Amino acid sequence: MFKKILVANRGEIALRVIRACQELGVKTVAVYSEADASAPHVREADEAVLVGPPPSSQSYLVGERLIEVAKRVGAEAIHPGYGFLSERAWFARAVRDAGLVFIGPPAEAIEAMGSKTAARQLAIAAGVPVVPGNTEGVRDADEAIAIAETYGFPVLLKAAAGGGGKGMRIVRARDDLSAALDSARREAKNAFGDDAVYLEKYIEGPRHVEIQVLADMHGNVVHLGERECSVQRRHQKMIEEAPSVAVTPELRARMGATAVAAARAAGYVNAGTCEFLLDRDGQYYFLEMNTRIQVEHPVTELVMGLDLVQWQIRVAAGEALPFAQKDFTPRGWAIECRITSEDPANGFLPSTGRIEYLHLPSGPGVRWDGGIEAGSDVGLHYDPMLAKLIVHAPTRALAIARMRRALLELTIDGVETSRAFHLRVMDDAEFQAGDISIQWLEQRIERLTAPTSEATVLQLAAVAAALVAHEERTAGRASSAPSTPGLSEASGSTGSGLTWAAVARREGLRGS
Ligand code: MV4
Repeated sequence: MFKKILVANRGEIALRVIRACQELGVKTVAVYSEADASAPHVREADEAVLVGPPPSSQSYLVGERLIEVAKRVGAEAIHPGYGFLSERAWFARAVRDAGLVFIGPPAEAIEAMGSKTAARQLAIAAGVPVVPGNTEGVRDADEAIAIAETYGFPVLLKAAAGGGGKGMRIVRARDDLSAALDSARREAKNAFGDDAVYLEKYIEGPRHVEIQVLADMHGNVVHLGERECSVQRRHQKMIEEAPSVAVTPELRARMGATAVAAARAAGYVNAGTCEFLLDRDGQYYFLEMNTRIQVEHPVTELVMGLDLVQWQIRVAAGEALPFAQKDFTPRGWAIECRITSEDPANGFLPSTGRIEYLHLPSGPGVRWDGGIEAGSDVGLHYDPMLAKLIVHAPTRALAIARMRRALLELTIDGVETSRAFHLRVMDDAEFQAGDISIQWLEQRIERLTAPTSEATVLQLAAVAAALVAHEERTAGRASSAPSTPGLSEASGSTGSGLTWAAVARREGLRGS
């Protein structure tokens, strides 16, 4: 096992990796920008090195500097987390060339999956089902029309170098194809420096289901079942769960075998994820492979009972996976809500400021993977995801109830967050029925983000008035007995049999 690892990331994932290392008995070195000098990941690591000013282009993304630091402090390996340098093949190669271990797949596997057309060709060669479409960039509008007519409209134009929805255009009619091709090319050129665009049949209203895989250097590859990631907005996932209501044990086995075949074809080692579209008829199609640990990995950890980040480190150190595919059956249900510094009532506008007060949920089946604490400053230099709240319970209904309870326990003061939005989703009948697709959230966004109702505001005012009354009655009597009369208004009964705390809880008012 390694003695020391450099953690090339920040926030919750840096802490997640540090925690894994602590349990493995591995020393950690944090890197940080000037904006993160007092961040929790810096304090929790055994050593920390300043690597540059706040912009990530001058700090967390300067690969050569991070490699230099790793060598200087005597780290043997680098964990890239997600985002930043995690899927840059050149970085994985530079780490290896420096005589260090990149805790992730080989540079060649990152490259093979980096180009969407190359990944499609690799998948097809491995017998993996992909959406009907072509596998090379189209030359011109005439060729695109000819191809589209063989599959039928609607079709989807996609950037060959793409990912994340950039350069994508839905085309519903032949006459719209030429203009859509031009604008997709322009967007692809801007985003990726490559204007190659190809074409697929457009799948309407599918789910986004992904399969976690784990591979070692000795030829063992297992899958760890699926995550349901359909609740997303503008290609940003908001809520993930494991398993998926749409996946039977039989479908899980088939999709899992498909993901393992794709991983083998790419010469994959370490943790990776195959993304699929699952349509309403139960057909699934490989989209792409993410060659990193993902944000939503904890839901898989909870239902499968293993530590994925520890296994990333162990297989990178050369250990063989000690389990077989039959060892993995999902147990219970896990849900993750991404807690972001965005204001749902304001179009998810990023919110900045200092975390003035933080109360974390706890109790049975609750996990908090966070990167913030009271006093943390939330700026605009980095991703708005502050933390992930993850719950595990025996059934989906119990997991939803548990998430609701945990969200009500959570208080974050100082910045706007996505907390109230998540509460609305947990209370939504369609979500509770599992009746969701990749379009669900955007189609329901009004209902899920509408401002608080007037009735609720009045109840909030009533709670506030009771608290003020309590403070006035107890002013100057701080040392008096707890049976002070004012308490009956503030924390006692409302007169309708409910405590004020219960009213506030029912209305989702804590921390508002
Ligand atoms: C699709 C699709 C429908 N049909 N391909 C979005 C980003 C990239 N990873 C692939 N994406 C999609 N490809 C066909 N042929 C719908 C999407 C898509 C999507 C996929 C996964 C998660 C969220 C999504 C949101 C919008 C569109």
